[in-house]
Amino acid sequence: MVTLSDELAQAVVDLDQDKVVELVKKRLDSGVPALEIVAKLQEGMTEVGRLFESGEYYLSELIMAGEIMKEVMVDLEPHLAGDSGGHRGNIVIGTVKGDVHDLGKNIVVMLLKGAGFNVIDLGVDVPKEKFVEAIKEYNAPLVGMSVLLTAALESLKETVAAVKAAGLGTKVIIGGPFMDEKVKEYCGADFYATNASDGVKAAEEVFGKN
Ligand code: B12
Repeated sequence: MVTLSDELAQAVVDLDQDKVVELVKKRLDSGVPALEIVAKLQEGMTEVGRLFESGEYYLSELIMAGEIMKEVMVDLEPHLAGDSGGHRGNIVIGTVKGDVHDLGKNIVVMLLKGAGFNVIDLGVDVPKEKFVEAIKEYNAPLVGMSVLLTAALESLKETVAAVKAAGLGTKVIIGGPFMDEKVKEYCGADFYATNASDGVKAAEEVFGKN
């Protein structure tokens, strides 16, 4: 197991829930920006994933890491979400069919809300038809799709295609740890993001700054 340079990221890898909670509270109290804390949590989660992949951690450890994230998100949420009224327009978001990871998506939702957008969160394992329906219902100029499993790449591609085929002019941002320019091109999306703040940047490009 590697030792991470950051104490918080390391506590995530060690699955030391009490320490993670304590360090997050301490950092928030001392004025560390919430997104900086999220980046350290993400670093720890990436290492947990790597350990799972190499067989050192099992599914139970993956689940435990997810639970720890959920617990600390309660403390982080008020700092990410701000007090927005959702006045800047509608954004539909969801994790595509076949994939149930949602911790990262939920952070994006909080951040978009904090930036003043009205976010319609469809949840996880969302069929392409549901994305299209929601975009129509809310007349959303932007849709965000989250994917963590490479096995769900085809599902992502099909979902982007369904949105584009609806001919509503909706821009699509795809997000997740393995997103890059190539995946974006392959899926026919307009933007990609490997972190939540790039999602907000894309939204500002679509809706204009304020
Ligand atoms: C926690 C976790 C789980 C939890 C999920 C809990 C939950 N409620 O989400 C549980 C235990 C349920 C789980 C299940 C599985 N998992 Co899992 N999981 C992880 C782990 C360790 C962390 C993910 C996480 O929460 N990260 C922290 C958040 C903050 O980061 P993030 O998700 O990347 O999100 C950020 C960005 O990506 C971006 N972002 C994400 N979405 C979006 C969307 C938009 C619009 C935008 C703008 C940005 C954006 O912004 C976020 C914030 O900065 C990852 C490891 C990893 N490297 O990611 C594996 C990982 C994703 N899982 C993996 C696997 C294999 C599985 C399982 C198949 C295991 C199994 N055998 O059952 C199942 C799949 C179930 C399914 N059908 O989806 C693999 C996927 C491998 C691959 N290449 O496909 C990974 C990479 C682990 C590994 N290295 O092997 N998992």
